[in-house]
Amino acid sequence: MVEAVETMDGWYSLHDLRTIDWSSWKLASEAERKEAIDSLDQLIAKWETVEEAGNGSQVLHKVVGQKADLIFMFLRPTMEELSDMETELNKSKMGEFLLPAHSYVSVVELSKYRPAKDGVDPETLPETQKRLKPILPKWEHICFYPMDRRRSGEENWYTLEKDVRAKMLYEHSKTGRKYAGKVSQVITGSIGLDDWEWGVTLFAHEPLQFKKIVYEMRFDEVSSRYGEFGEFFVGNLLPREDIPKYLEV
Ligand code: 76R
Repeated sequence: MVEAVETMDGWYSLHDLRTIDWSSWKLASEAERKEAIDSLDQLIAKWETVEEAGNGSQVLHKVVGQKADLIFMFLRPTMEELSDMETELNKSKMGEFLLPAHSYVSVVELSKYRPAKDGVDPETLPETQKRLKPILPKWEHICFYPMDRRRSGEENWYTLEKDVRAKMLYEHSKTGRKYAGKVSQVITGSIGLDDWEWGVTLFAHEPLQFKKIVYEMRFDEVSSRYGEFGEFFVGNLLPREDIPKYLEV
């Protein structure tokens, strides 16, 4: 029997994508719009306190293209907190102007493909804990997409021996490391949680780096033979202080 790999799992993740109902936004009175902007600002202020205390993280970007207007990425220790965030956004004044566009539920994941060094469980290391509970970088651009490992005919990831998968992922990580400082990635596992097996969230200062890393990785065996990809979402950072200007009509 082929052995699964043990995963290390961290904070739960919700990618929450919304479209702004611009028609009703424009019809709303100035007072109502101000109330809505203030309600979002207050929520973000509250979320920032949670992040500062090390109990979660979040980031907000404007989606480029017609798939949505906003993408919130929320990380929290529990699913209940994610659901609370989603609900409080819905109940807020701003929520009256937000239409659901898409969502994705997963959990920050690292795998134990590498043998433990000196018998030390990597999950106990502070650097691992930092990666399982990451403070999301507030970099200018985000790229999010879901993916699967192929399971058909000769190309079946799930019938490969663990050492073969480990070697392929090691090669993959060498490609990844070339982008240090240019692309920051968060891999979230979603088997049993959402429609795909993993969520890939990338952050970059320069959007072209998304195309470069994803293209280069397409030639790594783990992606060329075993990667299946879902819909891509790309966005530009929306800092809290820029929200009023973004919503100005
Ligand atoms: O333990 C580690 O995190 C280091 C080795 C590593 C693993 C095990 C690693 C490194 N990744 C791993 C696992 Mn990755 N990653 C992706 C994508 O579009 C595509 O083709 C792939 C999307 C990118 C861009 C990326 C980036 N990685 C995984 C897994 C789980 C697979 C499994 O268990 O089967 C997926 C789905 C996945 C996908 N990866 C890196 C990167 C980068 C930039 C690195 C180097 C990070 C670093 O060392 O700093």
